Amino acid sequence: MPKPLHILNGPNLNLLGQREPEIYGKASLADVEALCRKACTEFGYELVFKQSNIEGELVDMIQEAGREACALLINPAAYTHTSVALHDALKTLDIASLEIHISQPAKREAFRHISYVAQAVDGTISGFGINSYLLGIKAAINILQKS
Ligand code: CA2
Repeated sequence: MPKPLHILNGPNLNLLGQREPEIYGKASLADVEALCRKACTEFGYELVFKQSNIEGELVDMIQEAGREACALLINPAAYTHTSVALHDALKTLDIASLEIHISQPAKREAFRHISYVAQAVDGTISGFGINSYLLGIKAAINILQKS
């Protein structure tokens, strides 16, 4: 059995489905987790799926992924646009890493146009609703199968 795939979610994503459905849709984070778990199982991978509202906890989770995961998907939420700490933690990884967004930040407010994370990951998938997570899983597995 390969190492599990890790998916991390940043601040306020625990509220997914409860506010701003016009931007983020109606699915809850538990729904997203269930979809991701099904996809990973079909590809033969275990899934570790986590959320935190705390920047330092996300740094710890990235470091843990570096030790225990085959690949990392992260939706850093608002920390995308502010966090040198997440950038630095992602830079230390030797595994495939992808940045995921439900919405398309480039089409939104100017403060969302900068990502501190993009330079530290292998690729970014954004703007496809919760399907961004499934596309991210496919992209990660594609990278793993090539290596
Ligand atoms: O589109 C995305 O996935 C974002 O990472 C979501 C973040 C936002 O700050 C990024 O610019 C783009 C916001 C996540 C907050 O999630 C909420 C969910 C429900 C209600 C309110 C916020």
